[in-house]
Amino acid sequence: MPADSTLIVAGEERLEKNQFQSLAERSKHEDFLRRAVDLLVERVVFGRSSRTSKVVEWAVPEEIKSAIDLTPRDSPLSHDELLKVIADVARYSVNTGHPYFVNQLFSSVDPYGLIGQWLTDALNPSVYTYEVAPVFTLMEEEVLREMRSIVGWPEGAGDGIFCPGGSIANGYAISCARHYFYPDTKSKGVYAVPKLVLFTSELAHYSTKKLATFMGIGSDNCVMVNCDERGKMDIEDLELKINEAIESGATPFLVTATAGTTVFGAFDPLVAISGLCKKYNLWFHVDAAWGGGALMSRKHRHLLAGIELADSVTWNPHKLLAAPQQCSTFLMRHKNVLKDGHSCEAKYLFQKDKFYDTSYDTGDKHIQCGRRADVLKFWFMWKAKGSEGFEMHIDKLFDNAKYFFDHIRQREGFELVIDKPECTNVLFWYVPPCLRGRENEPDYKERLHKVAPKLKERMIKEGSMMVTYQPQGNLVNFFRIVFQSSALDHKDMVYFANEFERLGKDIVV
Ligand code: ABU
Repeated sequence: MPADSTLIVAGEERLEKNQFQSLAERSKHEDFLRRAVDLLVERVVFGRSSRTSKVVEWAVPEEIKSAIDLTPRDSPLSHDELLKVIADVARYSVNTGHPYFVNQLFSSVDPYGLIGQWLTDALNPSVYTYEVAPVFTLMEEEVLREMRSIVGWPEGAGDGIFCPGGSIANGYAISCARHYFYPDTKSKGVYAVPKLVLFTSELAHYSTKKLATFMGIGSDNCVMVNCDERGKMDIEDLELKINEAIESGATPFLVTATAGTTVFGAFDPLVAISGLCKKYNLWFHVDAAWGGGALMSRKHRHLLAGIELADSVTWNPHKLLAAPQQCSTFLMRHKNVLKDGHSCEAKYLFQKDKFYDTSYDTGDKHIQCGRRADVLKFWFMWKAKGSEGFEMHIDKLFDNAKYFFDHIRQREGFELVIDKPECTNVLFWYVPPCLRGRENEPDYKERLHKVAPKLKERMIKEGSMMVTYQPQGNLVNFFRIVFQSSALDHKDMVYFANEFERLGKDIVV
């Protein structure tokens, strides 16, 4: 392969001069691309998503280092060697498209989403100006408008952006809320504001605390509100803590509620929280990164009742709606806060004297400059399935989760963490025979705590499924299984339970 392996090797003029060389280059690259795409389709997309393949080919770092030459080298590899590299990278990567990868809040591979992702990469846009990304600029605005309408805000209201992940979207909520109440912070920084305090629940995603730290508000000023036994924010504790903050001389400005908490899948009481936000004049943000997809279902959208009262919302289509990573949105009911709060008006990029309507140069409302077009894969999926397809997908996920919950509720060896899950998270302990009937013994919890890591090790080494576990508060390690692949069915639910039994029944702790 030549040193210059750029795909488009020549324009028309050079083509005349170097016609034969250029055509040969093109045919070599075309051949490589076709072989690579075939490999991806056969071996990565379909080969790895069958139930009989492994979810993960576990290898210690030394094994991976010896299987794949990770060091960049001076001399180029041949196309055959590169194809082998592709196969090796795939082999040792976790097979997140596998039906039994239920470890995180994303999974599965959607064919339309995948093609949308590949089209994005083939076009390689950066969405900051209309002139560089005309279709994506319009597509983003249209998809975000439709999402705002699904949230329930009035037509024509609001704004929104695609973000690199839900954490950043939650950070935008902090930034917009602060700018809304204290626009001077844009130029004067944190010195222009009183000591600000924000509130979120103890079971909310850690990003709110992390981004409060990043933005100079300080992690101590991100106050954690207690949750009830189902994992929902305790509204009385929220009001108590707002008043404590005011009495201490601080200024509350934001509440981040959660619609679908990361571990429990709980939906905070949005209407009641909105009431307190109105009473104390606080920005009301809803982190619906996980649960937002339920808005697409007439059967399940009641879980988010009150979301239309929010000032802003985080909603990640790469989670419940199974768009490819990454696809995160920050939506808001206010029109100009994003731009007013973040614009920098760089003249080299956002020239005001362009020949077209520069209000379409939407990039300056982001904190990023260069930005992937994460909209395309989601838009393409939406075109392929319609809103009806998304609704069927969501309904199936909830049906599977309920089936799994009901199945393990009556099965020996499984103990549920919460009685009535709200989202598609099901939380449970697997209790091996050595611990059954010993619930009242003083060291029961300590011993139960050791089961999940042992069982997880077995499942990863066998590669038969991937389910995460964690402790939470005073709860010892428990499993969280999450469903967001509608390729799963009730038989798969029984498979998971059987697999826990098979892998765990002889664990001794
Ligand atoms: N955005 C965080 C999701 C992490 C998880 O999969 O649990």
